[in-house]
Amino acid sequence: MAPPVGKRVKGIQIFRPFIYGTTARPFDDKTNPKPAGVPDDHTHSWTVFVKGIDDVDITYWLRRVQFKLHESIPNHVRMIDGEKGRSFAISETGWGEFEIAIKLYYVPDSGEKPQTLYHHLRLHPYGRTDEEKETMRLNGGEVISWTYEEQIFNEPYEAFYDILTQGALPSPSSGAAAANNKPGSKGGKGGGGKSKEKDGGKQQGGGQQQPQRSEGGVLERSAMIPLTNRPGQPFSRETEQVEIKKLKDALVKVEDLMRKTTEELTKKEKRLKDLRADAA
Ligand code: SLL
Repeated sequence: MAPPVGKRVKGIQIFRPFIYGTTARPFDDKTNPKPAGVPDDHTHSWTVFVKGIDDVDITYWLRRVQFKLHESIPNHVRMIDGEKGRSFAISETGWGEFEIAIKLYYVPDSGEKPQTLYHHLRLHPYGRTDEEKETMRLNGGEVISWTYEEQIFNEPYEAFYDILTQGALPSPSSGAAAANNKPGSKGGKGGGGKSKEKDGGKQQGGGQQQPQRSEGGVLERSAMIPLTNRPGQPFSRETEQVEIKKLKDALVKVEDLMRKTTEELTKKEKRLKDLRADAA
């Protein structure tokens, strides 16, 4: 593919959050009956997907996704083309876990080469710790293995920059300008303007879009993530704070352990010295 013509927007880095992963559910007569024609040895139904945070559309930067499943599965390489309103997802049934290669193809204007992610299809929940057991209970039989990721576009081509930022124009109340770009980026073409941009004056390709919020409050074509969790939407600032707290608590424990170990070491060194002195 020919690289896009035009200049890159210097000093700008744009990121877009997304989620990929699998959701699996064991067959059982009541809540997940096995459909007719599914082989006897299949124990689970599962789905692998790539999607926007809060289910916002991501097809303006992600053009298609190739899922490479285990070779035991008929037609194991599947390509899903992006279409607004349709998710990048494959649903299957099976009996075993394996690694899925997820190849992301970007829109032509991006000039980006495809990139591959790897995800382990999980059918069996861990349930090792109390926390994991609680997660299992909350998920009500579903085995959820999802990853939050951020796609970074470094110095995007100008046309692509416009595509990325269209529709996520800052409105006085939204704060989208701040959320849109990484710190240090300048509010240049397409991103920083206000009323002028609304006229579509600088935008390419017409079709000016109004900013739209997803159900969870995230602005389309932005880098926002929700403030709080909702069912089925675990990635939020709230989750981030919980994770940060866990890390801080763990750090305190490690430091405590280090202090104790150092004390013991000092004691032992002293004892060794005393013994040596006695022996001499
Ligand atoms: C394992 N290394 O041994 C893995 C392989 C393969 C899973 C797991 C087949 C589904 C189908 C299926 O579930 N394969 O026949 O359509 O655990």
